[in-house]
Amino acid sequence: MERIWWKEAIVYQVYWRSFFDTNGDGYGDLEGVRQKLTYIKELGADVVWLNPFYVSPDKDNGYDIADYYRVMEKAGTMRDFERLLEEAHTLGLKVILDLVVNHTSDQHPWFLEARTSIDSPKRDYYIWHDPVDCKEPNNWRSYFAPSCWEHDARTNQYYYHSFAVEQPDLNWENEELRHEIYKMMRFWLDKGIDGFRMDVINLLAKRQDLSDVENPYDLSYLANNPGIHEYLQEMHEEVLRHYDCMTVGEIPFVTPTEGALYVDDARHELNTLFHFQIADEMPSWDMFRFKEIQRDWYEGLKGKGWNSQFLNNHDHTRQVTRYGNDAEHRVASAKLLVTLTHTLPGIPYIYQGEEIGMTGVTFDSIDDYQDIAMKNRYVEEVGKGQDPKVVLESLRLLSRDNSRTPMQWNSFREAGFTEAVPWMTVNPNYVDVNVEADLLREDSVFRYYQKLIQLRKSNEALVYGEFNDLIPKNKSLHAYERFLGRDRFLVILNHSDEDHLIPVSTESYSLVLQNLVNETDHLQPHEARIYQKT
Ligand code: TEU
Ligand code: CA
Repeated sequence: MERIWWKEAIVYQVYWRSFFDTNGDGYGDLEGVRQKLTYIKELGADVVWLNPFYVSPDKDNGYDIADYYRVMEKAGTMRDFERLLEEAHTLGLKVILDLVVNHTSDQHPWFLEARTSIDSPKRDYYIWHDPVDCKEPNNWRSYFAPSCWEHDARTNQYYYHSFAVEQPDLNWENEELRHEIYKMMRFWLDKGIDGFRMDVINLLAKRQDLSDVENPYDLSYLANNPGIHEYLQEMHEEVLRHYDCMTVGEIPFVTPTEGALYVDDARHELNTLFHFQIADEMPSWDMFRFKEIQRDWYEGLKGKGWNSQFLNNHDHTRQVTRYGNDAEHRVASAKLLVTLTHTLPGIPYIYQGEEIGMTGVTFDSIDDYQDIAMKNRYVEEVGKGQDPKVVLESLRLLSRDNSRTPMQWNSFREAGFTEAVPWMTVNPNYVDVNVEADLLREDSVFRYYQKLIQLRKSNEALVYGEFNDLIPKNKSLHAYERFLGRDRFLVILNHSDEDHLIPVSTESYSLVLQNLVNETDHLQPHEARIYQKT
């Protein structure tokens, strides 16, 4: 077995604008990340993933880039980034950046130039189409708008956008464009970064057949189109293989069989991926589906490629709210969920604040929300005549703002995130749920994360070991093994609000980690235990 650093890594995702504000403008910044690197190190993470901080009009919080080579003012300066990177490396932390190359901002100079005329030298960097019957070329939707086509009056053509109108898609068929992107990737890698999280990377190739789809709401037609693997292999050949870097592709709409095509070592594309079978198919916890997804991906990638484990991120409601119990069992439930993500096969990702059991939010008015996905959908549905209250209610649980509220550092004003008015309202529970409180308690969520991470780091079986689900049919409990050579771990979790008897024998095992104090063989609600074979 060959040991590889990124396979063993634990990634900590920093949504910097909500992390720590050091200059009093209400936004977190890169200097804030730098100041908190020792906190991330103390937790035990190895890699920091930073969401996009490049120059951007910020319609989609940095995912609409106007200059790939410069740092946006809210985030700070290039010097701030270089210091952050240098200090991270000194601490033994690696840093990966978000690579957003499916689209740019409509304010990117390429697009500004492209839209001036049909003959513009940059025209072909984007995707244009003539009107069909004076309308959009087809009925395709985009993620953030009712149509993926936007009419551009100057040239009477439509441009294609998988996300917001302000995020025109790049045309990857254009070779010059591709080489511009590779150059930009080398710029950051040469600066010393350790890899990329690649935004919706399987959307780069577009569907050639433009006929209408039966169900435009099932956006899978936007992804996995012919040509995608050639682009990724070229990117690997031109850029990635020349660096010791880690790549994780954000790959919606894939099954394990298709997923393997992206991460199979032999194909030289990506190292690992985020698939969205859990996030997209499980609005709330669904035990059978979850177990099935885990088994399928384990089988599908076995011996080929590497999976990733996450239950939340900056786009998906906090895990303890969405998949656990964020009320009376918040602490136990947060610990149970991390036990899952760190003991199942694949790289575990921690989304900032998860390590103290931060929860989602419920704001009363649409005006308190900032998420462009949610706001555009709200306008669309209300525009169709739906009751605004009902629409708000239906969008609230999955609003991306649930996980974007500021990091809760302490119980002072604005949770210690900023001395100004924060760009986004702080979750009112910061008085109880905050880093300072967690650091003081031995039985806190944070302390549990630390122990679990140390356990994983000192046992290769938890990284490289095989996986075996012992009770696939049980709807409240998980019990599975991870084993490598003579080392064997048994994970037992009660993912429910009720007591349950331990479902499997633990004879000849000893308990190595537990989230509650309990010596009986009745598992308490949200109890998590890890046993090791003696
Ligand atoms: O997200 C892509 C996206 O839409 C995910 O939110 C979604 O969860 C996934 O495709 C499964 O359905 C990325 C970024 O993470 C997001 O913040 C950006 O808004 C988006 O791309 C556009 O760049
Ligand atoms: Ca700031």
